[in-house]
Amino acid sequence: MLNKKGNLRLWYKEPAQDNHYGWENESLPLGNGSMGCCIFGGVERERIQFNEKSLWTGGPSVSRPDYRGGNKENKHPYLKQIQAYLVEGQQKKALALLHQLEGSEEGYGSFQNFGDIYIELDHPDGQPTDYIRDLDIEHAKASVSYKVSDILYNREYFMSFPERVMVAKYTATGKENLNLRICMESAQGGTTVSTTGGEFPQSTAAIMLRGRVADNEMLYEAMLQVYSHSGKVENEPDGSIKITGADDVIIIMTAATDYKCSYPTYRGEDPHPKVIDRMNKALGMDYNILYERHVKDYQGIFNRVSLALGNSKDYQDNMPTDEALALYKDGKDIHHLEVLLFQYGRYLTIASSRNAEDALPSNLQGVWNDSNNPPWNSDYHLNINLQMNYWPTYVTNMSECGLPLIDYVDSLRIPGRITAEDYMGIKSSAEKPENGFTAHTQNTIFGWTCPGWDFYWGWSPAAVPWIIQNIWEHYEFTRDEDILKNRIYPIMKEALILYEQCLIWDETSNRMVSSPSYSPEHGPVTVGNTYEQTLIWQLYEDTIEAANILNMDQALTTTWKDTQSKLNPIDIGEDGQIKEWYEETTLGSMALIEKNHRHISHLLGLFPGDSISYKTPKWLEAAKISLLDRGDEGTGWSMGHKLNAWARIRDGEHAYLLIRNLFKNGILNNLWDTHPPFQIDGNFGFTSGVAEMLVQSNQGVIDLLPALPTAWSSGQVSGLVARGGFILDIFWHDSKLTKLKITSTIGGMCMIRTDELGKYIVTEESEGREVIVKQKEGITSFDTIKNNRYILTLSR
Ligand code: FUC
Ligand code: CA
Repeated sequence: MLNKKGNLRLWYKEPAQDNHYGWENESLPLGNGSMGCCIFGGVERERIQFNEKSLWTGGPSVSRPDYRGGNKENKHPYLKQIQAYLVEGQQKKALALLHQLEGSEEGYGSFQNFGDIYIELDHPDGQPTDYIRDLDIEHAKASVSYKVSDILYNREYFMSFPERVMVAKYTATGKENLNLRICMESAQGGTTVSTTGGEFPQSTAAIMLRGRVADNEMLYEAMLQVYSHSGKVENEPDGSIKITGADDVIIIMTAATDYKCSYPTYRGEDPHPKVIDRMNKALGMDYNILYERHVKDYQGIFNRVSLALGNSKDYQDNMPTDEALALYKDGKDIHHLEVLLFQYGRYLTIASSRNAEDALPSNLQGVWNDSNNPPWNSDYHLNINLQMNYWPTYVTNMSECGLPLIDYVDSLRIPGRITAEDYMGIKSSAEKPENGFTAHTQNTIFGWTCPGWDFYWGWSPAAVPWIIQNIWEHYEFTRDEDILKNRIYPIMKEALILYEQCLIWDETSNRMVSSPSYSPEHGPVTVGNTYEQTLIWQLYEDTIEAANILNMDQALTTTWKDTQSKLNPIDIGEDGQIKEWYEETTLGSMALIEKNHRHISHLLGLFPGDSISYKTPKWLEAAKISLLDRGDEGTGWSMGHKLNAWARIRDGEHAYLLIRNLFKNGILNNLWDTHPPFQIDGNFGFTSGVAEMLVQSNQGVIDLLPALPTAWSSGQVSGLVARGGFILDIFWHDSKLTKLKITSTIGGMCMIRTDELGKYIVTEESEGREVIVKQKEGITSFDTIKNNRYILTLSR
């Protein structure tokens, strides 16, 4: 039996422990893009830890009147000096100056915990039984249920994107059995007070938590309002809410800040009117209406893709997720968990990245954070992590969730011009207003574009070309020319213009190179390493293509092509490997490398880039050698990256090995990815990797089941998207494609790689008409009409 769609649920027989370990490993996340919360499910005391994505320390502040995104002025003469020393082979002198290319640390800040909602319940005497808590990712709803002395208690939670509120409903069987107390505690030192809240005709009480972040005066506000159709609801003097003798209790909560993603102040309006407005709207709707609107919105994205894998017995019905996971880690085949984790990555995207005014992209922890000092500040890391967060967005049919990333990258341009000027001497002016921007390894929500405060992890200008690959995908998958022209292309072009000015000619290697360059996050400082060269090459490749599509800047593209042809990013070493540094001879020959280092930055041309593929068989073979050298272990995201890379190698068995490893060493009981600690990128890397195993489209053709492991010899997937807007329903059995449906959402030529597949007969579904098909050089192509659906059958 295949695991049909349905039953996508994480469930457990015990509450999460009420501490940081429980939060990280056991609590269950909900989110609506801007707000997130984690449900613990304690019987006597429920804890709901919550976040709002813009609540940060750092950035502009009264205490930092000179805040300028960490940039230090006038560093570019050092850059020139370092470049000169490197050309002259004076490595020591170059290294001695590298600290001049660092940014400051002052005012960096970090993503913050907003606070907790605690709900204390009075139960009759007796032990709780039949305890279950779960997260149903088909409805984006969490619940907790148990019995005490024959009363069935039930709690439901969801985070609504349409209404921007968290909603909870508590019920108990029998009559008037709910007695509880609700309070809200700030993690920022703010106090909770009773308030009138939003307008509501019946028995209700409301509390409001409001304050300013001590570090930067950011204004925050959360409001929680409670009503019941039966019991008594009262505000208590201590700022809590007491409910007695109720059959049901409905809780609505919302939170916001005065953050605005706009340079240089990054502040907008007092959040209070927004909070009240959301509260009023939500109070005006019946619980069921709120829930229906939430489900409709969520499923509008989530239901686009379904996946079924393998032939294994379905453990999900009779076994809690943590127990199933333990068995899986032990070597059992539980393909349902693979499907669940795949869909969980989509769930987490929808919960942490929704398109709205002033939306921010998902950060290192998505939108979930219980600490004011989270790992890596829970920031935006651009030397793989933010990119990985958006790898599954387009291929798994969630293109609108990518829009916050486009806005965010756009927002780096103004501060990024300051960084370009300070560190590279590339200045934008009234005559040349968009003359080049840059950013480095780590970024905040306050236009922090300077290099990090230690050159060896902090200098990484290729971060910008890299993140641009993600936003270019928006066009590739949707073919939306308006957004390409008005939003994406200007970013691409400005990034390229920077490289037109900062690349230098290197005699030794006969190439245009970026200098200095450092491969994340190990090895020597050299010029033009593979990481930088590959990403810059791809920026030129995609920007030239965009210019051609828009028929813009045609005079410039000739120059751009010339520069691109002088980058030569890929070189093969003496062991047949893709060299990570130009100077590398055999594997392991360079100084300061870490064997099995987690980053595989020299293989970015394989994934997510396009320069290494089956079309370049020698490089593909070399990439395989490099991947084998790095090994199959790594941090959570590292295994996620290798999974995608092996899929692009078209080796399903090896990709599947990475899946087993990632589950084993990188997945916590609540199915969050762990670096360790919890870091959400690996969740997204997994979802993307599964999609890459089933379909690839980055080489201009649709490549079906390119990396199918024997463990998945049967299965079906529907709703994956190929570049060009082709939605695919793929069925396979005994490791062979059995049925294929293609919906053309844009129209245009559909090209399928058929090297190993044979010949296709194509019929248009509604009229049953056979479509003319061209077969050439292992490619089947046919013209499609927008919104038509095609059925393809193989004639072997
Ligand atoms: C990159 C990685 C680290 C970590 C950090 C958030 O710099 O090298 O391992 O994941 O991002
Ligand atoms: Ca690409």
